[in-house]
Amino acid sequence: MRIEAVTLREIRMPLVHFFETSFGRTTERRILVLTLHTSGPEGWGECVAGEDPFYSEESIDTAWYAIERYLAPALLGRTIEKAADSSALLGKIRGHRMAKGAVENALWDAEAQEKQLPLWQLLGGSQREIPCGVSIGIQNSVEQLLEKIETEVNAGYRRIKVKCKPGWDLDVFARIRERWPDILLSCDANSAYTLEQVDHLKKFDQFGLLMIEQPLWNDDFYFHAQLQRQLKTSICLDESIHGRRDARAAIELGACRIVNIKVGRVGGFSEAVAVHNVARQSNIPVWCGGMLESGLGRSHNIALSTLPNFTLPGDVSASKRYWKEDIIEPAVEVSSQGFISVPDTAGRGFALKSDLIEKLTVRKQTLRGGVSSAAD
Ligand code: OSB
Ligand code: MG
Repeated sequence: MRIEAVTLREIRMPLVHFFETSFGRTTERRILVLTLHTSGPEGWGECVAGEDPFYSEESIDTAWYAIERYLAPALLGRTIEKAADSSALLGKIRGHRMAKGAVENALWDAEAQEKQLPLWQLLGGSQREIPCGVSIGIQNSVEQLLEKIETEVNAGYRRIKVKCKPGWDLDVFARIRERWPDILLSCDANSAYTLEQVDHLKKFDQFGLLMIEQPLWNDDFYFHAQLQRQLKTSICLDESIHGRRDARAAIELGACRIVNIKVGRVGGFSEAVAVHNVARQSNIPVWCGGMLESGLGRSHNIALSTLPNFTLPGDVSASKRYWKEDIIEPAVEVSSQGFISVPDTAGRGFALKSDLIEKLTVRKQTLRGGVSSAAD
């Protein structure tokens, strides 16, 4: 495949319901969508960077810059046999993993179409059904949270994860457990605590949580290992894991017993598969995290989740939980048993609605062999 051009777009999509974490509230997504024009099929990738550098250092604006200035020029005009070979070309650029992920995943997307294989098969997946959970943000009141949980439990989701932070934790878990003593329940702190709060965090143990996700600093393994030794509840790392070496270090230090894999956070499918393999060798289960993706990123998450060590329900859920109208056809749907059926058609298995994408686009730029042209 020769890489002829790269088109960047910013699309705006209002969320059906705001999403609040310990670092802030999102009501509308600004999503960077990338199209790779090749001598063969067109590949598409979604950049999962947020609107602001709060979850990680990256934002949609830093990703745009990294792709325009460095990542696209590293590929334009070149011939690439396999998406997996791209890391050699992109590796010189440090960090900017979510930007790299958008580019690399578009290559995988194109390669799967070129080879007439489902993307999940190209990635080495085998599961034909993905167990689904939901991530529920901090609400205006506990009553509202309980209502949301009820909706999702009734819809069949197999695991409920609630966001937490100091002041929105023990009392909230108690109310949930009072009503649903037996559901698979976990929490995600997005780094809202410090090790000084260890006595408080130990109280989480009484609620029988499947895991507590990223309780401490976003860049830490060492103090998470100290905390894990003092907790019964398993720690799951999200923000701290940027690649296979991080996964090994965290596992060998005992910093977590579960790993959340987000393909953008680790820089693309190649690294995501490598993290999966490291965890699998150590019998550490993984699950696929979410970043409020449009259907494009969601379809890529589904493909990744077919790998054999994705044994816990992930945060990949139905399109309608996020969007009035998703940009893919069909929308992602979840069965009443809480599973997504993996499509067996070539490529990502979900077509893009180009007219809708065009309508949602607020900014567009095409990069060709070092020359860029702004349009629309
Ligand atoms: O920590 O998993 C997280 C959303 C944005 C940033 C970070 C996280 C999340 C989620 C949402 O939990 C998962 C989803 O896409 O539903
Ligand atoms: Mg998380």
